[in-house]
Amino acid sequence: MTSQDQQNPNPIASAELDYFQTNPAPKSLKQHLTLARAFIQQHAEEGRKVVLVTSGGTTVPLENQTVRYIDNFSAGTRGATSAEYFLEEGYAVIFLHRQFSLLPFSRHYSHNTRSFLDFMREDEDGRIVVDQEHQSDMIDVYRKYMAAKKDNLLLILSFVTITEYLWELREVAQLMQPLGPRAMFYLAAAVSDFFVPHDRMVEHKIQSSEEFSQQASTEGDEKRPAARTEGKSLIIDLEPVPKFLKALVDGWAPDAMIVSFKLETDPSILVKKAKYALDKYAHHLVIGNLLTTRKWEVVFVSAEEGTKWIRVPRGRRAKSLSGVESLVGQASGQIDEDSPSAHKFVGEPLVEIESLIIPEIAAMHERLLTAGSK
Ligand code: 9Z3
Repeated sequence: MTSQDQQNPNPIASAELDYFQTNPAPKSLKQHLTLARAFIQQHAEEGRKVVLVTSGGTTVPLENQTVRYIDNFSAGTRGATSAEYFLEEGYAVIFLHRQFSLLPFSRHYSHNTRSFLDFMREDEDGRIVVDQEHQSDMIDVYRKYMAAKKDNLLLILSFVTITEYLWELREVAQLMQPLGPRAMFYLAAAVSDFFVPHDRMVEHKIQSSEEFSQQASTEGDEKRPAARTEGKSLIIDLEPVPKFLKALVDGWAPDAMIVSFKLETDPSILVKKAKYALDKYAHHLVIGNLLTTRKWEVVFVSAEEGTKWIRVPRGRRAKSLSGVESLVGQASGQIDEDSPSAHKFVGEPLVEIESLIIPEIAAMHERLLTAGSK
């Protein structure tokens, strides 16, 4: 328990305390924190801004020796793409991602229907080389990747479960405190709202056959395994994940700029929910997005600027190989309308929307830093 845990009498703090006392830390946490500490110290000394980008989905394991778990759709495209644009803006990036989800740079050649081997060919001397067609795209990605590596600008950490995610977020956030307002949190991971608490998780694989299934306890509901078979049905009681987004502002990273994402599927509630999240969590910026249109448009909701839509320009792609393409179409990235777009979006967008999102956020961060130093 940290001294900060002991001091906080408010309900959020006690939910936090309870959560971290009853849901054990991931085994890799210590090693991740050693890496993060050195990374943060280097960039603090070099006067660089540091952003923690979270990315990908969090799992909810049903068994301690996990065979089954609940997951969500996120591939980590938003986070991995954003990390590249933060590097372009001069940030050092801690990329806290779901294991095996998309990574900055390699994302251009992974998780695709085409294998990275399709970008290669064998030359006359029997050596593997990049196919002529892909040379210029790949050299561009390769140079950026190597530049980030050379200056140690990208630290990659991973999580799998919701509990691992929350432990990593809390501990890395606390390590980032010395950066003060030069730290940023960009919370793009798709975080589960519900979970199975450690003390209600069964040890072994849930049995489908009644003969082998664990007996439901005769004690109160709260003592029963959260996931169990009853008759032929699998019953899963999930509990709410305590709301940590406020704790991030109040306790873990009080001076940092915080950008969180709000995901909805119903266009009619998106802006309302994003505004609600802004009021409730007091983040600097909440970015609303809809599942189906998230690559084409997002809405910024902030105390500073109210509501503002960011949209990719409409037009057609010049080519579509690795995600790095030249453009044909109009150049403007923003339209000032106040509701989700009614357009039908097909195929892939003309530009990566993160190329519009990140410079806006970096500018907002600069304004906050300037205002804070007055
Ligand atoms: C997002 O809304 C991200 O933009 C997406 C990106 C997960 C939609 P992909 O990984 O998708 O590119 O496929 N992330 C935040 C979702 C979330 O869990 N938000 C919480 C909430 O809505 C607040 S942190 O309650």
